[in-house]
Amino acid sequence: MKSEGINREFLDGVLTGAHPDVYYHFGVSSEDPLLEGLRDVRAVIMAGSGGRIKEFADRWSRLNGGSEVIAFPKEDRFVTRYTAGVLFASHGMGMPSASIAVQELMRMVYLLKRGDLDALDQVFWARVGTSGGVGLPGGTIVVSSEGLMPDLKPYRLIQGGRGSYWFDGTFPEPTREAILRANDGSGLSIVSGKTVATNEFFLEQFRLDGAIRMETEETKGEFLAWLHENGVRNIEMEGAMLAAYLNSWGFPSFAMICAVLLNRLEGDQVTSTPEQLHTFSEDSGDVLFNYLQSLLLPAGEQ
Ligand code: R2B
Ligand code: URA
Repeated sequence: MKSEGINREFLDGVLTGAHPDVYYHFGVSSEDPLLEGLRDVRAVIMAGSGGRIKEFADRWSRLNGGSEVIAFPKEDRFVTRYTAGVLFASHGMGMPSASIAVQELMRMVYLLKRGDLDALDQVFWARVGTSGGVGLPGGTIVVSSEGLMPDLKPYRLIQGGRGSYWFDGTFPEPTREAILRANDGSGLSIVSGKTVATNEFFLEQFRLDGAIRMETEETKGEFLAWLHENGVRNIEMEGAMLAAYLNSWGFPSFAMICAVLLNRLEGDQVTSTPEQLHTFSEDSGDVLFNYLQSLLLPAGEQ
C-alpha cells in the first residue's frame, strides 16, 4: 500500500472513534454493528447491476457450504452482499456513479482492516462487466491491462484546487496473469488488452445510433482504428477510474473482467439475443469465480 495516497487525516479519526464515517450511498456507517460481520473480507467484487451482485453472492455462498449471506439494508443506490470473505457490491453505470461506490468501499475496507496496511495488501478487488469489443466478437472476455480515457490518457480530474490531478490507470500484471492461469483449459475465449472508459455510451463511444449524432462513418472508423492500433481491445465506462483510485492507495491486486457484447467495428446496436447476453454474462462470471476459487478456497475444498 502507499500510505501517502490514503486520506489518513480523515480516516484515522474513524479508527480512533473521534468521529464516525457515514457510507451514505450504502446506507451504513462505521458504527453499524452489521460491519463487524465483514472483518474477514478478502475480496471486493463489483458489477454494474444489483441483480448480478445477488447472483454472485448466492453462487459464492453455495461454493462455501451455504455460508450466511449478509445484505445491506439500503438498496436504492447500490446493492451489497457479503458472504465467506467476499463483499459484492453494484456500482451503477459510468464513472460518476462507480466512483462513489469505489471511494465508499475503500473507506469501509480501511475500517474493516483497522488501517493495517499489510491486511489491506491482501484484499483483492475486481469489476466484472460488459463492454464493446474493438475488433473482438461478442462473447470474448477481456481482462484489462490498462484503463484509459478516450484520448488514450489516464484518468484525471480536470480542475482541482491545484490544477489537474492525474492517476495511474494500469491494472497489476501479476493478478492478470493469475486470472489467465486460473482459466487455463476453461475453453473460454479470453484476451488481455487496454480498455477505454468513457463518460457517455453514445457520443463518447463514437456511436452513430444515439438520439444525437456528432460523428460520421468515417470519423467513427478512424477513432476505432486508432484505438485498435494502440492496443485497445474494448470500451466500457468505469475501468479508468477504478484502476486510478485503487492505484492511488497502492492496492497490489485488482482486475477488470469484461464480456464483449458486440464488435464495434461491425456496428453500434447491441442486437444479441437474451440467451446470448446471458451466456456472455455467465462466462465473465466464470472467469472471476475460477480465479476467486484458486485464491480463496484451499485445494480440496473446490
Ligand atoms: C458497460 O456497460 C454499461 C453500459 O451499458 C456500463 O456500465 C459499462 O461500463
Ligand atoms: N458497454 C459499453 O460501455 N459499451 C458497449 O458498447 C457495450 C457495453
